[in-house]
Amino acid sequence: MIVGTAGHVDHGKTALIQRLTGIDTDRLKEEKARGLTIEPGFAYPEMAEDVEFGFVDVPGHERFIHNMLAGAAGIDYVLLVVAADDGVMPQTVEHLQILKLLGLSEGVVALTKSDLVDAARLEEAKREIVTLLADTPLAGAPVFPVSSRSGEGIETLRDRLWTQAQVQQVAPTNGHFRLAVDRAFTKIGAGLVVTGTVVSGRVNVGDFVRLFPSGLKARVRSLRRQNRDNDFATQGDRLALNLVGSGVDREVIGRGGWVIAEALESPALKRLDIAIELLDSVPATLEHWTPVHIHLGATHVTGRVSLLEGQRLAPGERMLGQLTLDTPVHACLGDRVVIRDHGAHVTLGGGLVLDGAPPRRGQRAPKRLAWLAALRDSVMAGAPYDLRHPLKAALALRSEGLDLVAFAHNVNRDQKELIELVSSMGGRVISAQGEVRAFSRLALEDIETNVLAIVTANHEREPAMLGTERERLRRQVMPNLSGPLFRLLLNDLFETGQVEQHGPFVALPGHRVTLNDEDAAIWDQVRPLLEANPFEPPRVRDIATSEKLDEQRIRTALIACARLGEIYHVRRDHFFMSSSVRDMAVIVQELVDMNGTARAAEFRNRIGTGRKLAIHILEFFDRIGFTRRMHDDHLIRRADMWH
Ligand SMILES: Nc1nc2c(ncn2[C@@H]2O[C@H](COP(=O)(O)OP(=O)(O)O)[C@@H](O)[C@H]2O)c(=O)[nH]1
Ligand SMILES: [Mg+2]
Repeated sequence: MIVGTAGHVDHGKTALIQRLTGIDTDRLKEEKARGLTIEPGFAYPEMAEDVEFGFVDVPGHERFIHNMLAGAAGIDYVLLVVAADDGVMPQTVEHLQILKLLGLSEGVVALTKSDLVDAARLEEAKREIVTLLADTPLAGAPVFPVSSRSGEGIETLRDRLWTQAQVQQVAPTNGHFRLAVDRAFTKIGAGLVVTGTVVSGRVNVGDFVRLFPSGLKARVRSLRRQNRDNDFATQGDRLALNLVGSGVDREVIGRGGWVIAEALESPALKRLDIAIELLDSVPATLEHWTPVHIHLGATHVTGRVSLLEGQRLAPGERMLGQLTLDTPVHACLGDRVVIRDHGAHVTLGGGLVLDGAPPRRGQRAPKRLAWLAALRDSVMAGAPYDLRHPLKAALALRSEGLDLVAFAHNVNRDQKELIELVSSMGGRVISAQGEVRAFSRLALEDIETNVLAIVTANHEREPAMLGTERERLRRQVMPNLSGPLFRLLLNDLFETGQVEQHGPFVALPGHRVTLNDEDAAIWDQVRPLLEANPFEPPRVRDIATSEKLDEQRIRTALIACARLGEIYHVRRDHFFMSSSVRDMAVIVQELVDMNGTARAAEFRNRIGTGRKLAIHILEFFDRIGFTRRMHDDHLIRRADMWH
């Protein structure tokens, strides 16, 4: 359990922590000189081995609210400090608001400096606090009058906190490791050390992690949790990580950075869809596109708020909205943000991160808002989030399929877990080359209907074509899906044979194309010539000469045949039988299997042609995507091309 102080400056937060733990958390020279907390400070009292316990002492001065926010990001339990003589003051209220926005609902109140007031004033201050807390998640929290000077009441408060630490429920570990970094420094002999709060997951000594924003990879050489050496840490821990890796130093990370599990990719996010809540204490409505300060974990950036469900938001109201950030951040579903005004003087409200990759268009489409609302509801229902409802809404939203890789990162879950969820809901998942898409049954039915309609229409319009080219079909039906995924989807959809795939063409079964009479006559005459010399058939001009035919007529006929899939147009005016091309592809594959590469010299020897033609044929294979050229080497790019 990490206890965090909150309260107005000079109300005795630091003195109280020192009295409770014996540790002075104001360790900076400037803090000592001014008697003022500037940076969050930490104290870890001795406890039984298996009890994790620590204190975060935050600055109370309004000028250091940004530092308070960095410290508050890791708190489980609130120690609200109010001086008996002053009573409730501006930062008492603001800190309380911030803690509420961060989702904190458990804690106690220390009514400090009890030695300075009489019993009547103490009672009055107590009443003030009870009233203040009434409409907050801390309503009914016990109030402990204490004096850090005389020591009065300290034992009672300590008992309460120490007992609480034993029984406090540890938040469920959820998703991959994420550490919100609040400090980084270089330790002689060890290298880079970063400290922060484990926002999710678990990390072990020896793990590889990634730094945000640099993207650099590092290894965890050692770690301390709650200031004690350990070999792992989990969600909620205060952590110091000693990291090693190439380029990994103080220059590349600091407060606001993140250390993230390698498995969790962390794209830099410029826009975040959030559920916004405006505090009821703010004097004016929040207008669309208001410039603000945004705090997320220990990250502090500026940006603007967009409202997705209206033009303005009244105090105390909630709405779906979007943050457009001046500096990209790392964030996942459920992260809390605190929003302060442009001048950084007042806290305006806060929000829950819902989606880190909003689309450019259709952000306010009713289906999308319904999806965001579903995400919000799952987060509000508590961790670990039940993602069935949002997944269902996401599938309904995306007729093009849901990108499960991006979704897994956004919600910080394993793909495997999400794939199982989709299947259990009757959806379907296809994956190829690192891409994973999920479809609802309804979406698949729509795609099927679309494909059939387009293929049928094209047969009618172009009866001489073998069918609709798969690439063209993909662009029409689902332009955002990759070629390999679309191919898989077609195989999946049409297992029952409603459409057939012939090479690059998709056609209705039974569809046959024929040449017109003139082309058919020429093809009858030319075909034997091409078959007679499979790897070096005559070119159009040679055919024209030997057969005494018009060059242009031969060309027209052969191009029609190529459309039917009978022959390939390998280079200008040079057509090969499709079966010959397939045979040559097998030879290329054999050469690559044997030598790791296909080169013109060996290929020429196998097919028995001149070097120049061999090069043309290899270039043809490059062009159609079967191979890929690197200098003189041709490597296989898509072995499945001829299946
Ligand atoms: N008389 C009295 N003074 C206190 C008590 N607690 C703190 N102080 C004094 O109040 C001032 C501010 O305390 P500090 O802990 O720095 O306040 P913080 O800004 O909330 O951390 C210091 O001069 C302390 O010595 C207390 O219980 N009684
Ligand atoms: Mg202090």
